[in-house]
Amino acid sequence: MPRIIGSRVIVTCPGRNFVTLKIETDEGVYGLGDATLNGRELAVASYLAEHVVPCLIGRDAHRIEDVWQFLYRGAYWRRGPVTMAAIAAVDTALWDIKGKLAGLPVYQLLGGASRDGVMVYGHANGRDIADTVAAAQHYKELGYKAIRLQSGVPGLASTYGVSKDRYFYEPADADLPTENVWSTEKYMRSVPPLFEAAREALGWDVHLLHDIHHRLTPIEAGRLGKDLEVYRPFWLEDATPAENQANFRLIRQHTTTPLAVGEIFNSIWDAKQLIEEQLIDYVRATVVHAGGISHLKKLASFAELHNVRTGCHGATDLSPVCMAAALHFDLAIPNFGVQEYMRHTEETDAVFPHAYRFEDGMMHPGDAPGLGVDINEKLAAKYEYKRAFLPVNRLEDGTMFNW
Ligand code: EZ4
Ligand code: CO
Repeated sequence: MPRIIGSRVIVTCPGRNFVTLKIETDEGVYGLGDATLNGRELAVASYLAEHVVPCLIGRDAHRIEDVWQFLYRGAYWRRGPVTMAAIAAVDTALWDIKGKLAGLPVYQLLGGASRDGVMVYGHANGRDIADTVAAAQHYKELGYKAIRLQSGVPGLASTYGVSKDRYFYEPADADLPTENVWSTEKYMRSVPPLFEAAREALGWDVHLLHDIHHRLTPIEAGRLGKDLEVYRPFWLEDATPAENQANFRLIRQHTTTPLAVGEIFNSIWDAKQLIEEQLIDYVRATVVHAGGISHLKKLASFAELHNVRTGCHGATDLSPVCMAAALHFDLAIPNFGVQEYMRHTEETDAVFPHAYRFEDGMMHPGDAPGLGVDINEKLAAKYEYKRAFLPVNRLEDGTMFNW
């Protein structure tokens, strides 16, 4: 039995903060798990170091499910992003170890490949419609089969999803939260012309996506979904906050535009009603924020029963360790939909050398045993943690609003 003999939390900032758990066994094999919670990184690092790592020493690294149940049930305090990111890191690292010991890539342990590759979507964004469509055109030339469109909104100084550096979007960019101003009316007017221009320039053979970032009420989302139907969007993401899952009933009553939600979900319970009532088409939970590969697999199997597919979150705050885990998961499960893919910076890729690759709009996790991702600890140590907050958002009259 491979016994856990050590476990360490590695915090590094190669352009942005990442928290990584490294679990070592007495057989010389180690595993990695991503534990990054954007803007709250040290809470998870401390949860792991203080409350999880001491419990791991001496355990059988092969008993992934048992360790998961130990950390979930044993904590008494269930769920929540901090707890679930910590559990995810352990779970992911143990899958990595199991794969390495078996000499198999993790997707083989999950049932083997259900497809040749994983369709990913890239982020096209710009200050205005022309700029955004030009960026989308560029993504199409790079081979992307699915592209997310986010444009600046006329009359608003800045908005989420529109980066300063067009190809490396990084929202957590300030030592203290910056403040953006939001107008639903201005935003709602700006989206249909964006899709109209994109269809005209890109044609109909590419999937177009859009992220609302929890900014609309259900009835507003219903209206926007209806307005966009003629442009056949692949999905509308995070149309409205989902704490109250019944919110999505109202959207569904008004539009056939497919709906995606859940990048901030941390448990199957966050999506129970959404899935059971088929209120969504894609669930966006991902490995690091939803309890690891083991829990996400359960969520996906439940979704499969209700015609809901996956669309894992894949922004830059999910480290290459999470990206690798997500790609193994995406390749294996039957009800995969699409995978978000925002490229990491060169600095990040150097800290986390990996086997996954992009080719012609599709990604593959590679065939290295385990996850196929490593950490260069020497290099990681050169980049010290730097506090970075996500922005906040206010209405034009100063009312605090959703980010
Ligand atoms: O705002 O990852 O779909 N992607 C997104 C991201 C999220 C960040 C938050 O941590 O909405 O840009
Ligand atoms: Co999103």
